[in-house]
Amino acid sequence: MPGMLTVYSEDHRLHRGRAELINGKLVPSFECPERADTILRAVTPITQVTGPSEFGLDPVRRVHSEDFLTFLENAWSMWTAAGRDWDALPLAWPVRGMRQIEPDHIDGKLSYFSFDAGTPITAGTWQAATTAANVALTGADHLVHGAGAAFSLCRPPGHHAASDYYGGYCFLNNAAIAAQFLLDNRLTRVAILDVDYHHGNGTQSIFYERDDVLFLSIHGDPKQEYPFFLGRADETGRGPGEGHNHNFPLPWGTGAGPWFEALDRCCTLVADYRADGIVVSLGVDTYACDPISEFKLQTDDYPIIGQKIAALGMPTLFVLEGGYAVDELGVNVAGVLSGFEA
Ligand code: Q9C
Ligand code: ZN
Repeated sequence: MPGMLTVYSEDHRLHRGRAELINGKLVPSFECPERADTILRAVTPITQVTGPSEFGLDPVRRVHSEDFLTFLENAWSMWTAAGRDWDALPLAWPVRGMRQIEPDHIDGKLSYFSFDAGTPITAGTWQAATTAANVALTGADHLVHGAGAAFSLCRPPGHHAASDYYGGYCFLNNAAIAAQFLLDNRLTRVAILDVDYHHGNGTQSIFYERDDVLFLSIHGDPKQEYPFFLGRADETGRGPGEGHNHNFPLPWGTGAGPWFEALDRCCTLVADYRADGIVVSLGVDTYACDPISEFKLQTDDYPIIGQKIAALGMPTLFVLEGGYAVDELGVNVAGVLSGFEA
C-alpha cells in the first residue's frame, strides 16, 4: 500500500556532529545519521520514496534572516580559517544586559547566533541543512499539488531554530519553511502541530505574532526540561497572533493517558481554526526508551497519533524532528504514518 510519499535525500550524511555537551561531558552526538537510516528502512515498504526538488534560498528567506543565513553558510570556512580542525561550537551567550551585536570573530558569531552547546557545525552542515529544507519544501509542494499527505524525512531537524538563531540540533526550521511555503502557495490558514518531546521554541517564535499559523506544542515542561526558556502554557501569542499559540507542557514521566488528552485538545483547536493544511513536527522522542527524554509513550501508541491526525481530514505534511532511540525510531515513525493511512 505505498500511497504516501516520503521525501528523502542522502545529503543528511554530510552533517555528522562529533559531540554535544550533556551532563557536564562532551559525549557522542545523539542526533546522528543512523537515525535517518532506520526510519528510511521502516517507511520504505509503506510509502513511496522520492528525492527532493531544488527550491533555492528564497523560501528559506521567508523564515530566516539574511544575517543568520550568511553566518550559517560561511561559519565552517571561517572556523577552519581560524585554524580549527574540530566541530564548531559556541562559547558564551549575550544574556540579560549584554549587547546584541554580531561580533567579527567566528567564536563570537557562533555564540551570537546560537542558544546551546549541543549543536555542532561541521564541514557539511550547510549543505545538509539546506537539503533538509528542500526535503520539507518538496513535501509541501506535493500538498500544494493536491496530495492528501506526505512525509519529509528531514535531517538535521528544525523546530528549535528561530528566524535568527540555531540550537537543539536544528539549523533551519524545516517545518516553518514548509508552512510558509504553503501559505505562499494559496493556503490561507496552516496549523503546526508539534508532537516532539521538546518545545518547538523556534517555530513558536517565528509565528508568534501571526494569525495565519496556529502553533500547538505538547512537550516536557520547561520548568524541568530543555529548552527551559520557552514553552509555558501562558504563551498564547502576541498582537494579531494572540490566541494562535497553544502550549501543553507536561511533567517528566507523562504516559499515554495525559499525553493523548493534550493531543485531543490540540485536535479540537485545529478543527475550530478550520486550517486548510496541517504541518506535523513529528518527533518520536516521546518514546519511553528515548535516551534523552522523560515521557513514557509505547510503540503501540504511535499509530493512534496518526489516526487522530487523519481524523481531522486535512492535507497533512509530516516533518521529522527528534527521536534518539535509534533501534526503535523506524517502527515508531512508521507507526504514525500507517495509523494515518489506515
Ligand atoms: N546538549 C530535538 O529533539 N539536549 N532536539 C540538551 C544539550 C538538547 C533536542 C543537552 C535536546 C535537543 C530536535
Ligand atoms: Zn525533541
